[in-house]
Amino acid sequence: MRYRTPLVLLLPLLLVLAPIAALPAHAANPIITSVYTADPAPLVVGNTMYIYAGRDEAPAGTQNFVMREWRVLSSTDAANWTDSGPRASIATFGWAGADAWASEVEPRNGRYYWYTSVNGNGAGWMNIGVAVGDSPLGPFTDAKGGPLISDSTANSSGLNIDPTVFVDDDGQAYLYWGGYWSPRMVRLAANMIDTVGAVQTPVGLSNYWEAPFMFKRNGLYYMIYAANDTNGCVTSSSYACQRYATATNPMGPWTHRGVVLGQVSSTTNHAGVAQFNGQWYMVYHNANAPGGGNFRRSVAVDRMTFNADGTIQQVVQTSTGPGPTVTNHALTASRSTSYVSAWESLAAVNDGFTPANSADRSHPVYGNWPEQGTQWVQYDWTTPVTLRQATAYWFDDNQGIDLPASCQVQYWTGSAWANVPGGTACGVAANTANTVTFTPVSTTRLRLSFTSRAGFSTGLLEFGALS
Ligand code: FUB
Repeated sequence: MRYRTPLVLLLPLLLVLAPIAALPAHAANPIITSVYTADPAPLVVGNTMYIYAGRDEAPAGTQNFVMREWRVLSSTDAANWTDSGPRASIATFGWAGADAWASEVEPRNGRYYWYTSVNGNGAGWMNIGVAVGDSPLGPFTDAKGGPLISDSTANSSGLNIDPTVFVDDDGQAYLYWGGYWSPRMVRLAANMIDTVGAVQTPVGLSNYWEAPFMFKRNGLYYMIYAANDTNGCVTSSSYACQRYATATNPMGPWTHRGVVLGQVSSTTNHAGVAQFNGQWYMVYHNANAPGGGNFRRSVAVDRMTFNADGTIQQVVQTSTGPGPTVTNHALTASRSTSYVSAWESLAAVNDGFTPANSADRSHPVYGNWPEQGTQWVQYDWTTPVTLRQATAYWFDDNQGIDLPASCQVQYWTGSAWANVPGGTACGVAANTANTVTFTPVSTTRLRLSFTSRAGFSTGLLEFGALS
């Protein structure tokens, strides 16, 4: 995985970065096979995970990187991914000429700062540049007009690549970067485009080679990074694994904790970590796509698991991917109803309780006695959620409340209520979460409408709204 110094500086590409029609979603690993993608860095914004990745354009047989643009991939379930195309390129930086290597996006104050490894036109080789945009998909423009870090930066790395930027809870931002076994760190100013203080050499990142990625969990700082030692990491130092270290201070010192991702099928190993829909994920690249190789890499996603003591289990690399996350958006919805009995509780329907059976009174319940006929329970969200399923666990007190005669799940189109498209039958069975599966909708409101049996009112233990 030794890098060759480029002999020619490529002409800037005049890429059109206006919104591009998203390509069809693709499931399983690698997550995109229409183009080769590498050096993934995840970012979660709202209900979407974005992955910022370079594009490997090396023709088959070429033994060097050919990389000219950075793309954005996105998903709302970590299983089905959309390629939104190139959103920055070498041409974004007027002072750059080649090598769109690893990058990462960090948000701050509603803006998105895209830190990139890129070859400048001037003296030296790789630099860290920074572009900025007002949305995760840009458009992005050069934020600084020159490198943030270059070979002329005092105490810079042996190879100024692979930026990872982390903004702590107190607002202080940190930049880590570096290849060729020489990690570096520096504080960033609040404007995110200037450094503050001297560049430092972090302590404790054992066997560091390149590709750092920093995140925080439960007050502990984590750094994952590529290492290429044969002491439990890789079978040959041409390859790399991902080791990780933790620290109680964002500047370190770091304590090495072990290998979190083993050797992959490409020589380089570059990864990032994100928490999304309650799960932790590692995004990384490998050479597993058809026609893939060391310079034709592809991004993959798998689950990552923490132990109770904060250590991380080694990620299992799969070809199937993590499978879709299922989020019960009911838990974050505000609720309303056509009627609730004064002694019952509408809050019962989205408290996340798992009933033992339809007569389970061990928890609050919703009931609308003495109302009969068609009634409803509704969820509202302040921002749209993507829903694919709804569940109804009916309450039956064997007195005035019985299972309903029928039900219907409806969503708000933005101007009217409509039955969920392609929905399966709305079930009225006892002692189960009746599931309605439908064509996904993005909406701010979901309603469960139900009609009582003659002479009875209706009750509900849980109403789920699932992604
Ligand atoms: O993609 C070019 C370089 O390969 C990256 O900057 C490194 O992290 C390695 O993945």
